[in-house]
Amino acid sequence: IPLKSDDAIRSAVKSLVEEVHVIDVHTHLFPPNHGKLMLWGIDELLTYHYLVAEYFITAPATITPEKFFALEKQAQADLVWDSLFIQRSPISEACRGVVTTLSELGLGELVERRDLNEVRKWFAKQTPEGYVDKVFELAKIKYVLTTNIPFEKKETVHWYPKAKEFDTNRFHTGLRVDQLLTGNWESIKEALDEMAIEHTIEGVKQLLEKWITIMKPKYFMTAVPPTLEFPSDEEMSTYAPSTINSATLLRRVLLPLAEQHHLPIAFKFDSVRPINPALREGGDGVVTTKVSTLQKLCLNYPKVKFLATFLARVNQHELCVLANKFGNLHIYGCWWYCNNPSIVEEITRIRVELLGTAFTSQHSDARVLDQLIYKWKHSKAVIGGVLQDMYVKLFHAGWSLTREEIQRDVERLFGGAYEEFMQK
Ligand code: RAT
Ligand code: ZN
Repeated sequence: IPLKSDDAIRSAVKSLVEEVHVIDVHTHLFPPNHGKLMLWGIDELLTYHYLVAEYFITAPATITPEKFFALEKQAQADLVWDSLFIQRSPISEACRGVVTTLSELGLGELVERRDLNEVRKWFAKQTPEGYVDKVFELAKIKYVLTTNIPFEKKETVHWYPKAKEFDTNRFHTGLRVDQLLTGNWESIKEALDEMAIEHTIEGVKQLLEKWITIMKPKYFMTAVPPTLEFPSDEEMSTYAPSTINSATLLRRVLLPLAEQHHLPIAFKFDSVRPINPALREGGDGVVTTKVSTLQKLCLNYPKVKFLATFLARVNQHELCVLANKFGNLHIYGCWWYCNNPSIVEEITRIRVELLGTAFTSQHSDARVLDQLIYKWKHSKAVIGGVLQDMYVKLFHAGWSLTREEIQRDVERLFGGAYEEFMQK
């Protein structure tokens, strides 16, 4: 039955978006059996690097980053709580996220009393396994993609020589290979030595093939350093094995492997790391890079599928135009400094206007399990609002709409379009 009025359409879109179970195409989460790598709970929430960076804008000069990071996690969390939640109102997106998360967990009364210690006591009663169930249910998650780095010893011990069971229903792996594009030859060498593989381009390929077999990733993922230039054929023909650099690792290792193993490459453009190293994970910045790097890749590698997200606001329009031209390109999410309501709204509008439903509207980038709750709640509120406007306009243009048709589209935008792209 077609929906008969603006109000009926708005309320259908609102509830369908709220209820949809999402595929979260990029997170930094780990399942419980990966031990300390699984981050969850109030102290991890409060020491999220977005909040730590915000804390340092307000911190007294006596608390340097060195001093801060030398403290126990709980003491770090106390400082952030006091500065950003007690001495001022937590109105930034990252702060409000903590509030939303606690409220959704049913801890509103403790938040009302600003009782951090009671909040801690509540978390102390949870188990990692039970808490994963709870969060996935509350946040309405089908499954998440994880970030798995074959060059990080603290991660690889869970996979090699003996792999732990991975909860593949809820956690899908992504092989993260930034070290190739940053030309971090030191850590590549260590990983090669660990598996007794020779230090050559062929060796790096072999190494990654081993990790593909071990981790069974759904895609490769890497941030693209702003300095990376797409190498010309001429540069490639004069390449000498003694000068292994990021451009050759891209052309000789990553792109061929992606094609051979039918693994898409998920790129992240426009981050610059770090602009303030003392802040550690929170020290990276944003820079505007050339969208044409991605255009050249899409054009020259038609058999490779690319997922892409850009950090610079000004690149979003050009990216949409690109995605409108290449079937081997799929846009995902509003990344990091773009994951703020004002920018999510603007980006989503332009994406729908240019691409319809052929993109993935959001990913959480959660590092702490609990963040799935607020990141999805906040994003859904904004994206849902944009979609309401779009459907009402379509209705006014003379198109009748049923709830089922809208549901089909909403499912695409929150994971279905990603799966369709992956199956292409
Ligand atoms: O948003 C973040 O947490 C960043 O620190 C980055 O991890 C970014 O998302 C990335 O995956 O490179
Ligand atoms: Zn990330």
